[in-house]
Amino acid sequence: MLLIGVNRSPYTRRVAITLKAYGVIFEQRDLSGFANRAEVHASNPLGRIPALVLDSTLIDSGAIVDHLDEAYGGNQPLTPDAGTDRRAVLKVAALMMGACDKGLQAAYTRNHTPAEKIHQPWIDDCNAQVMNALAAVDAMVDPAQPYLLLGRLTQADVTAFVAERLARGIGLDTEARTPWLRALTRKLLEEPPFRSTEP
Ligand SMILES: N[C@@H](CCC(=O)N[C@@H](CS)C(=O)NCC(=O)O)C(=O)O
Repeated sequence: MLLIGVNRSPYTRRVAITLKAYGVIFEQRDLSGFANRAEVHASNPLGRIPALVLDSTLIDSGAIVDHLDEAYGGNQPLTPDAGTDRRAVLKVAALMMGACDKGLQAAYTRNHTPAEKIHQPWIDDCNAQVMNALAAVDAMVDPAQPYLLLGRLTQADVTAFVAERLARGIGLDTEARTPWLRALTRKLLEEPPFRSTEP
């Protein structure tokens, strides 16, 4: 099994953490969507990471972790199979992946737009959306609990972890603005699937 993508990408790291949490042995090719476009294109016509090469190639982190849940999740997949638990985990995952999308839009605007064309209010709006999503999850953290939901590791923790990491990477002060979430991600980083995927 081959994971295409760099763990600097929150979507790729989400998949890498999930693979490790399930104890799956895999190889990883550290390709970036922008710097290695042609090579990435061979696995994903859209030119984006991550891709997971199996008998056929899976693309998009959501579809990949869905497959991993089915193949390796047994009776406790990281996203529960059904019911209110499933919807609660999916809601956090949607918030956190949406936060990653907005954070990257802000970063792409800064990095891929000529300076004179950068529209700062757009960047500020993207960053505000990131922080609002993180604040919603920050409010869900119970410091007495090791994980966000269900008393066990779920895809809610994995996605919150990568989104908070991205937010810090683009200069947002999660320490001050979402301290409970920041404390949770510090705790998660002590666990091997999180620590061993640090870029
Ligand atoms: N919805 C996708 C998003 C993947 C994505 O945007 N990946 C970024 C890297 S962080 C990428 O490859 N960007 C290159 C591009 O969009 O051209 C997922 O969850 O996998």
